[in-house]
Amino acid sequence: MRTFFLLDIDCFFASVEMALHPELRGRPLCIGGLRTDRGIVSCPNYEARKYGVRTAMPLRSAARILPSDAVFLRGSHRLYGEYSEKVMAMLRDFTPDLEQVSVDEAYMDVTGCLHFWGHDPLRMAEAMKERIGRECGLSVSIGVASNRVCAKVAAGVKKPDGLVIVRPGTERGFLASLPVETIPGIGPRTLPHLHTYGIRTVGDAMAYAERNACSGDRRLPLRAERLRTFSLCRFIASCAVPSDDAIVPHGHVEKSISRDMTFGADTADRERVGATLYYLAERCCKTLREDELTASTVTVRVRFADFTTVQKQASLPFPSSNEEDIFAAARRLLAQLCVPGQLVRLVGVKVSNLSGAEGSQLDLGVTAAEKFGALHRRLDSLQSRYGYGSIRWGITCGVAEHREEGE
Ligand code: DCP
Ligand code: MG
Repeated sequence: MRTFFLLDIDCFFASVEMALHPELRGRPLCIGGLRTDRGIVSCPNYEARKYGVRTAMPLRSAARILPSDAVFLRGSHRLYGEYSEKVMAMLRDFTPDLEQVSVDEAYMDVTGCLHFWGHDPLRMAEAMKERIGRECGLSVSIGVASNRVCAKVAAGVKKPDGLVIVRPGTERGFLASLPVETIPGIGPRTLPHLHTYGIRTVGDAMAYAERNACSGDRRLPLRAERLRTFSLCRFIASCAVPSDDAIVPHGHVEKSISRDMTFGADTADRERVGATLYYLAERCCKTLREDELTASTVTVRVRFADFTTVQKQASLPFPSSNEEDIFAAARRLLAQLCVPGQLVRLVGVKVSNLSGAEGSQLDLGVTAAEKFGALHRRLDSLQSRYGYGSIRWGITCGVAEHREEGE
């Protein structure tokens, strides 16, 4: 059985500032802007959270509810990036099997390294916390479990400075009493549906999956609504099962740009899925152009109504930041991933294997690709100024909702 750690730095941006300026400790602190700036709080420290300040709250609202000795800082992303790299490098000293999932969060598969710690995950986790505290001045929370979801949930239950170990065999008991939305992937669109079936806790979902397991197999056809509930509950129940999925370590964080969209209702309409794919490719390309990058690899991800998720990637014949090229590859991948009639819940596009735009343009000379590039940049600037809907390609006109869940 594998052992996974999920490590998350506590109130990351604020912690870096407190590590560098110890006089800030013990006072409410908000990173994101000054108290009269427009804009939002990107990170409140735990003292500010006690007053009800949350991430993404307008700065001015935070200023209203905090006492006058609260501190507001604009912050420095460059500095936080450096701290992030430092912490990740330290963690790689503990295990090479690390997958960084955000600026302050990483999964680790420590199965192969536990013998250095007398097979005791507690000792290993305490050593990690101690080293990050001593060398960076940051406090972190760690969850330990036999699968990623339990490790992630465990890391969140005793923040800050938490260390929660879910021993093998206790996963079910650990998750059962928690609200069902604790499970990553169960969000505001799915929750009301589960609530109408009386499913509020993870335990309720597990019981529903078990009660309906037999009817799911035999009493066909199940009504679509019940089938959806059953699929969701089966997915939630699977989060208590130990996982054998190894973490594939990267030498560095893979640089990529991705955009996902979840449909308001699951759809089998291939044109709609295709149009959404174009829209997402367009959004990725806009970011590529802004950052003066090109991509050589395109990945398409599809999640079906029953939550199974598939993805496939392809290499482009030459690096590009034009949606014609990215979409052409994405459309071929979509055709390979989806069978007509299958109900799709989410579709996503990722571009990776990025490089600077200059090199590829030299190779291409003044070609159709370059002319398209100029056209796209004009469209980007019009859309930035007047809104996406002011001028758009015909194919995306049917994409009514622009609710991306980008990374
Ligand atoms: N962040 C941001 N905007 C958001 C969410 C997060 O700029 N909407 C930044 C600020 C956070 C950092 O990312 O410090 C890490 O995000 P987390 O979700 O891990 O939040 P924190 O580390 O701030 O708090 P916690 O102690 O809950 O992990
Ligand atoms: Mg954090």
